[in-house]
Formats: sequence, C-alpha cells, structure tokens
Amino acid sequence: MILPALRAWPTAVLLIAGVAFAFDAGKAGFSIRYQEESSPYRVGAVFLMPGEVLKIQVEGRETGTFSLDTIPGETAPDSSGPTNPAIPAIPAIPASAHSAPSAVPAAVTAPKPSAPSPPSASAADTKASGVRSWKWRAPDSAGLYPLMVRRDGTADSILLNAIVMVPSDRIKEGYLEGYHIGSYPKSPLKGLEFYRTPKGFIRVDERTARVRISPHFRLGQFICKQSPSLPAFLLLKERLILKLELVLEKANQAGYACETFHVMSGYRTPFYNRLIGNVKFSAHQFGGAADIFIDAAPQDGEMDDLNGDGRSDGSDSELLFNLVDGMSVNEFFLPYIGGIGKYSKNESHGAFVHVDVRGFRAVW
Ligand SMILES: [Ca+2]
Ligand SMILES: [Ca+2]
Repeated sequence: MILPALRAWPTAVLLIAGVAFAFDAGKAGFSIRYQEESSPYRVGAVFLMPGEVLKIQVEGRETGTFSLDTIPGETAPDSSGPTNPAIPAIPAIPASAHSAPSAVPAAVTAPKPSAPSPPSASAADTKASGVRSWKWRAPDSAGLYPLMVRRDGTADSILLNAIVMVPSDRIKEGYLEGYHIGSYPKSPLKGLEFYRTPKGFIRVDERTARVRISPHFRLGQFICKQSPSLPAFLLLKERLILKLELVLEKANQAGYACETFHVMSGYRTPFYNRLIGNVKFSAHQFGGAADIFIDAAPQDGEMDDLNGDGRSDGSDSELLFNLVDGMSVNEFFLPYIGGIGKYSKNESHGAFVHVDVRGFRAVW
C-alpha cells in the first residue's frame, strides 16, 4: 500500500540505484545537539509541543561562526552557555592558533619562557567562536517550521525540520480529527520514559509526508498502515531516525547499496496494534520502532536476496540482523540500543528485521 503522494519518490530512487549509485551518508561538517540527540546530518527533524522551547547547540570546538535562521518563528541567543555542560567552558581556539604546542613535537615547539604566548581566552576568542547555541520557541500552531543552522560564509549547513505536534488532549473518544488512535496504557511500562503516554501527535498530510526527516528518510514512510487516507497522525522518536541512518550507512559499507530502507511498519496506533493482536507495550505505538528490509535490487516490495541464494527469506533477514547486532559493541551506538528481531517470510509478510530504541537490549 503506497500513498499516491509517495509514489514518485521510490521510482526516482530506483533510477538512481540503477545508474552508478554511490551512497552519501549526508553528513555536514559539524554536528548539532537538540533534545537528547546529537546529529551530524545535513537534514534532521525534531517534534515539539506548541510553545515548547527547543535548545540547539553546535557541538564540539568548531571554528567559524554559526547562525540559526527560522521561517517563521523566533530565536534568541542562549546566554546560559557556561552553565550547560555541552557547551565547552573553554572558548574556541582561533583558527590562527590551531598549531597548539601539544599537537606538535616537543623539540619543535618547546616554548622559550620569553616567547610571546598566543592570544589568551578573551573577547577576541569569543568573537571567533561566535554564538553556537540558541533557544527557539515553537509556535502555538501545529505544522512544519524549518530551522537552518549555517556555518557562516560557507555552504556547510544543517536543516532541522521542526514539526509542532497536535496536543493529545484533542483526542475525543479515541479519534483525533477523525483519525482512529485508540487509547494508550494509563501508565508507562516500568515507569520508563520511552513508554510514556504521548503529549502530542505529528499531523501528516500530502505535503508533510514528503518532508525529509533525515538524509534518507521521509515522514510518510512511518505512517501507520491502518488507513491510506490523509491526514494521518503519528509518533516518531528522533533517536529512531538517527539509528536508522547509522544502520543504513553500515549496510552500504557492507556492500548492500541502498538509498533507504523499506519501512514495512513504523508507527502503529494503539487501535491498529490491538487489531493485529500485538503486545500492549509494542515499541511501535510510541514511535520508537521500525520493521525494515533492504529493497533496492530489485525494488519489488520484498527483502532483497542479500546472500545471493536465489531466495528472499529469513537468511537474508539474518544478515541484516547481524549487521545491526554487530554495531551494538561500539560505544557510540550505546544510546541507540534497543530491541532487534529477525523475521522470515510467511503467508502474511516478507522477510524483515525489527529495530527499536527502547533503551535496553532485547533480542528475538
Ligand atoms: Ca527487493
Ligand atoms: Ca537470500
């Protein structure tokens, strides 16, 4: 079931894949931090409640000055820098002082006591580092508000698509603007934040379905399969998007050339989750899970024959599963740890792998 609005896009990907495809991870020359996430991607997304204040920071000790542009919205420089551990207390080193003594052999640099010292942390350094942290207040109306972080004077930038959600208190008898949501468990599983009853939902119409939420994924890929009609509402955790990008990059490095994953199942409403007989606390209901497969050659709606045995089945799922599982040993992957399950082909679905970001390891 493919939404009309999305039909044109997979076709374009197929054409790209058919001609000398080279995977581009889509990373900027710097990273930003927002909510609890860190993202190096040139395109990202963040989901906010009306009026919520979003803090965005350029990470690390990047040189140059940065600016944040919004259309529309309001921005104000964040003056709380020194109190925030993510903002280095040490001012950025000016570009001219990059050959710091510690980076050069001692014999060359051993500074004479009388040698003029490089400029100390001062107003000049602050000017060189510039503003790199902002607070942006989300508007009161639900919708898409693109934010652009730019390294001034360069083409280096990150587009963060801020999407203001519709508050969940507008759900009436299980329906939000006519869309069947159902009802969430009254309290979260084991008190975990991941399973908290959602405060708001992302409204997806034909336009926002096509919005990029990362270099290789669009919002429409995560709509619940309960109905093809729009608008729909969904939940999506920013961390899941980042995890999918990491896994996609790894898959391409492993030789499985693919521009995106086929998301067989992303968000599921409690209504739909119950309909298909899934567990009460399915990670899909909280926007933190995706059932995925690689579908690039051929792009036929089925897992590709990754192991080249002429069949699309559980052994292909196992290869993708092992790839994700193998990432778990890396320290950088710790925030993305979650559930991972492999599924073979049966009469109701093809081969796929479940990944989620529930915060603790679960394997099946
Ligand atoms: Ca395929
Ligand atoms: Ca196979």
